[in-house]
Amino acid sequence: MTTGAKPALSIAPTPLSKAAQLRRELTSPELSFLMEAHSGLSAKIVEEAGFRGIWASGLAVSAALGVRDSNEASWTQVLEILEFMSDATTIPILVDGDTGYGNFNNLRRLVKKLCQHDIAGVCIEDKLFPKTNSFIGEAQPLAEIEEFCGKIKAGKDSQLDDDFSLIARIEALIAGWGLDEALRRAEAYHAAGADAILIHSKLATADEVLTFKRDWGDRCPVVIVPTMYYETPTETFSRAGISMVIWANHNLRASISAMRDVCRKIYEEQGLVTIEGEVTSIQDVFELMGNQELAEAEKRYLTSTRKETHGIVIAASRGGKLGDLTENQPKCMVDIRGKPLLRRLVSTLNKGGVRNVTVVRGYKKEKIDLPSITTVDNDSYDTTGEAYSLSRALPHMEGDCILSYGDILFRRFILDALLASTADMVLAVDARGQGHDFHDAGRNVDLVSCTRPFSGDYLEEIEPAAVLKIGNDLSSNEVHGEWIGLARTNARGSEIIRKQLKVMEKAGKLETATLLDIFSAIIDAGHHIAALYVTGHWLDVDDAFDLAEARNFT
Ligand code: SPV
Ligand code: MG
Repeated sequence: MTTGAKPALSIAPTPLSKAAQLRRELTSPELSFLMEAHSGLSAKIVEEAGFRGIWASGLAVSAALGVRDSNEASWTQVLEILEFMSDATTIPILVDGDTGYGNFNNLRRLVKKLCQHDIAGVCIEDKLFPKTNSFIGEAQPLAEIEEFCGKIKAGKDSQLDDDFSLIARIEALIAGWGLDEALRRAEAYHAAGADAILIHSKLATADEVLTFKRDWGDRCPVVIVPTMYYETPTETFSRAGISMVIWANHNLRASISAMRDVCRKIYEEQGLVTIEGEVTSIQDVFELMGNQELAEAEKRYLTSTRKETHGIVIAASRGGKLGDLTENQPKCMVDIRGKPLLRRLVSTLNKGGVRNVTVVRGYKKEKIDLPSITTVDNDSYDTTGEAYSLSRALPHMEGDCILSYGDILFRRFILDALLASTADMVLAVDARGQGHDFHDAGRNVDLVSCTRPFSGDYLEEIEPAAVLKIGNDLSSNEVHGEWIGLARTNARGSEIIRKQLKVMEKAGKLETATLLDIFSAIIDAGHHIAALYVTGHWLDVDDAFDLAEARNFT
């Protein structure tokens, strides 16, 4: 073995954990920004906008849940929201942990759980549980310094990640206790292990916050929430050496304005025309949620063997034997106990998983107006036959297909058995017709002769019979059954039919040929057509007698 010079190793830098990212933002000399979010969606939008961190605001999360910012949502309910927010984003989340949801012990559990959910840090405020939003009322009671320091220590001792940040929020200025108290608390909290101090103020100017920062210096990073002193230019904060600014509730407030606006307009206009162009498109929603990634993953992981089966229903003829009933509609639309026959047929196909159904229309085609079907037209229905109708549907005859007359009804298990067949082409054959002489039946029966009669054995389905002959005039001793007007083909079978139709077209026989002619020609050409024996559980509607029977069927 020869040893050459080692290639230079190029090691990709390990991406920073979310906790490490937040710590970097806190400790970097530049001013950083966190933007409020309160849900998976708003968190995604924060990241999309380019922010490098998220403030999971207690006020906003509560309001989005329809409750007050007074610890009305339990901490585990908040945790569930945080889990969605964290999973939906790659940037760090600083959680507004209120007062820690109890004493040091509650905070210990909270910090552990936050770390488990990949939350980068928590901010706790030195007030009492249940907390009240800082902008409500005056002189809110503050926690004792020692007790709050114990909480900070317990939180820091419980973190599962060294980079997790615990920020101590001082409410002394909000409560009117003054700057010295705020500084005293900052000193104590810093000594207890807080990674940063959040100094909160509800004044309309940044004066007290800036004074605090000047006196505090750079002993640890300082975070501010300029909700009330929003007029202060951001440049002022950066010059003062503030580490981080939290834009605390603006996604919540923006969404309230937007939702009110759209609700009002839709309510007043009772329509969507005005607002459609104003709201985010559905496509945008899909993009924001990453549907593209799912589509790609499906290609990689969803290798289903289940194939889509198309249905083709030949329903072009009038059905003259039904007399007046088909004067204004084709027979596939006659009413069977409150529903058109075709609707019942399509419903059975759909229930069996054949959802893509194409109906070939002809006579009174406008009357075939079912939803959820595709239609193709044979406008020369009165001079042509079934083969020609089928040729109209050829663009839809691809892969696995169910082929059906438009005037039959059958039980679902017959369809299921056809779909389960592995033959290239298979016809459902009613074995009750075996040996019958149909010549006096007064109707054209689609007779079938097979390689063997129906046995009814356990193995019946395992070794299907093959069709030898199909036609209307087989002699009784060769008849093994009646084709019920339902067939299934796979991709090969569909191709065979397609070619056969071409051959007939060339020979000038396409216009007049029946489906039986197609199958006969296919058998004559040496192809195998399987017979799936059934014993009843279907009917066709040819005449008034059939119709009466059909009306008892369902
Ligand atoms: C929050 O966003 O929930 C906060 C900030 O705690 S504030 O509402 O300004 O107190
Ligand atoms: Mg809050």
